[in-house]
Amino acid sequence: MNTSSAALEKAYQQAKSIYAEWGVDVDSALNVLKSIPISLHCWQGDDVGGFEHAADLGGGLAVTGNYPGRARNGDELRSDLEQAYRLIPGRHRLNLHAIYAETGGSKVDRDALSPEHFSRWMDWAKQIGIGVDFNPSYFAHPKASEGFTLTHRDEGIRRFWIDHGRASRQIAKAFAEKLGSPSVNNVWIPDGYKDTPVDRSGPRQRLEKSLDAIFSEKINTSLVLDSVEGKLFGIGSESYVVGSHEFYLGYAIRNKKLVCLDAGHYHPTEQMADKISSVLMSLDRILLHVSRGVRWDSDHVVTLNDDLLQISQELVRGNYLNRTHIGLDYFDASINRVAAWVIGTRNMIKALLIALLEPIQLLRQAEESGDHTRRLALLEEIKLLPAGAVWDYYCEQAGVPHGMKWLDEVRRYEQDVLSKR
Ligand code: RNT
Ligand code: ZN
Repeated sequence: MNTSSAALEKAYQQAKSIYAEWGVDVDSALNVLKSIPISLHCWQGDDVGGFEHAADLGGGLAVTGNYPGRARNGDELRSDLEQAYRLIPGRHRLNLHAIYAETGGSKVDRDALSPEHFSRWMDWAKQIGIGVDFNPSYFAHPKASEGFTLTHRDEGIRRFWIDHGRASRQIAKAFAEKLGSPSVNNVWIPDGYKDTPVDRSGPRQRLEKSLDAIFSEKINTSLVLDSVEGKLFGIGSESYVVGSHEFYLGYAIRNKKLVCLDAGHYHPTEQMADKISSVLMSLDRILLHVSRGVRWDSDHVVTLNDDLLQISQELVRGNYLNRTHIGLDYFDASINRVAAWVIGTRNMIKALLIALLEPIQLLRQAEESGDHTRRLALLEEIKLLPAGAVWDYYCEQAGVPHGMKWLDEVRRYEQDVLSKR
């Protein structure tokens, strides 16, 4: 498993000439791959805990497992993230939630958060040279305990959450200014009913008004890219979710926002990948929450499965990479959390690599000539092309362990750092 550099290089050169026979230029695929940032979700590092500890997680979010070593504060979380970044080829981003504010011990409620409460994150991101995306947190808070936030009947509670939404945009803007890279600010709310509602329209009208209030201040899209994330159902909102996919798609089209497509947020037989080319007919940009549902929106670690490959293929084949912001969204507390980041992110990159290495001309020719037999034969044959040799080489070139060597580093970190927490 510790293949030498010379052997890796040789395998790569062989792979390159095989791909060339299929009309694929491997070097240009790697150049594209290098330019695609993945936004790592901070919340995998501490089971969506955050630093407030004001209320149970709630919002239908559920993290299972009690693997030791969870990050307990900003320094630990940053240290864990740095360890993950070291094992992932390429330059990536951080996706931060508002509950990760560092308020120096004093209680600052969500409506009063401001960029200063994220200065440590900003300095760190600047220092390690990454961009940051942001999320207002509409859960784990006493004012979210009834399951309603931006759509609550009580105007005071709505106002509180609107103010949190506004504050979050200012924080996202500050990140963008400090880091010189636009920040995606994604709004997801848990609001919905466990049982059948009588009035489905009232809460949606309130949501529309709340969003309008949050977005009323114009902020240049070179700084903040506002995004809205819908879902089909959640734990405790099985019968009705106010912010459904259709609601947000319409809202985003009318208001020129991004829609966030989360792979776990549709009916299990629906494919998120199939939605990309549809929604991009009407939207400039989208955000993806790449996740893996097992039987339900369970947010398992992303694996290199057909769903992931299809997402990547859509982005590459449709030429959508420069209109798509790729983020991850899963949380597994039953395995080493740093490994969970590394496994999921490396898989996302591998899937993009496989998609970039497709002999797309041949596939298109087969389809366009109506030869569906050849199309299927090609699609199946190319599955075993030597993408693995290209992946190993890419890791090596990026100064990142190839093969299983990265896990040794995680184990060492576990022994030296995580096990002492
Ligand atoms: C929940 C949404 C949302 C959250 C994170 C923590 O169903 O997917 O994106 O997972 O914001
Ligand atoms: Zn999500």
